[in-house]
Amino acid sequence: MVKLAAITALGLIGLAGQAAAVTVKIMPFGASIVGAPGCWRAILWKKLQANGTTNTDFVGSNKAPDCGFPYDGENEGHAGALATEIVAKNELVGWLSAAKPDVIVMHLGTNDVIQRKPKEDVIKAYSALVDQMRQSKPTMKILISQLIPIDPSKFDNANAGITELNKAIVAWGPTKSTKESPITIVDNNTGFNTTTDTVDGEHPNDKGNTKFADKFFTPLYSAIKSVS
Ligand SMILES: *[C@@H]1O[C@H](CO)[C@@H](O)[C@H](O)[C@H]1NC(C)=O
Ligand SMILES: *[C@@H]1O[C@H](CO)[C@@H](O)[C@H](O)[C@H]1NC(C)=O
Ligand SMILES: CC(=O)N[C@H]1CO[C@H](CO)[C@@H](O)[C@@H]1O
Repeated sequence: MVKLAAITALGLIGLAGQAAAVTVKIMPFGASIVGAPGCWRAILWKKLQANGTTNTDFVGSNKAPDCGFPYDGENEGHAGALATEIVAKNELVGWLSAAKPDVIVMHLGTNDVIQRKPKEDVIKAYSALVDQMRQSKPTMKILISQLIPIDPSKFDNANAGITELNKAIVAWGPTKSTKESPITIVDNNTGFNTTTDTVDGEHPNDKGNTKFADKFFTPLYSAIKSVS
């Protein structure tokens, strides 16, 4: 088996003129915007294929929801999840040890904001989650999305809390980032319109999903290259 794999790898080197890349495990992590159905992940996967970046394995305990075409869609996007609760229940540790990701793609905290958790508590939870990611893999590459906006009329003006938390995330990210395990903050807020880009004032529609995938693509591409 090992010999055959080596021959196959050599064959690929000959064909492509470069070494076959290692498979990079990517864990999408968050709440319903990530997992139910979170079809921005399907679009992102398709963009990676079109780019020739195929050495990926999306991982997590949730199976791929239907997004109209086959894609690699395992994820840890849990509907209704709060960052503060995931930490309180110590849920991430088990998900990490089962899936062993190399890269985390996270959008988490909308439900904390809707339930008016103080932003300081959410940032504290973010730090705890990052510590757990690094216990799982010291060189974990971490992409964290600023939260997409929510329609103020549908969420009792909780949108102001999203803006406040996004500011706190942007300030916190560089303080927690390390050379070995960089945190990249991805801006998924600017240019996102809750009227035209969501189905219900919160969850992205096709247009919103495309914007989401576009914002994540280049940072994810760089993270994959830095692992492989
Ligand atoms: C893949 O995407 C990266 C990042 O945007 C880009 O630099 C590269 O040229 C793309 N490669 C192909 C084959 O499209
Ligand atoms: C969002 O789109 C609606 C409908 O096109 C528009 O009326 C509104 O001004 C936009 N909001 C923002 C913040 O751009
Ligand atoms: C509303 C909001 O949070 N906007 C932010 C979007 O991202 C840019 C770049 O990180 C920030 O400068 C904005 O404040």
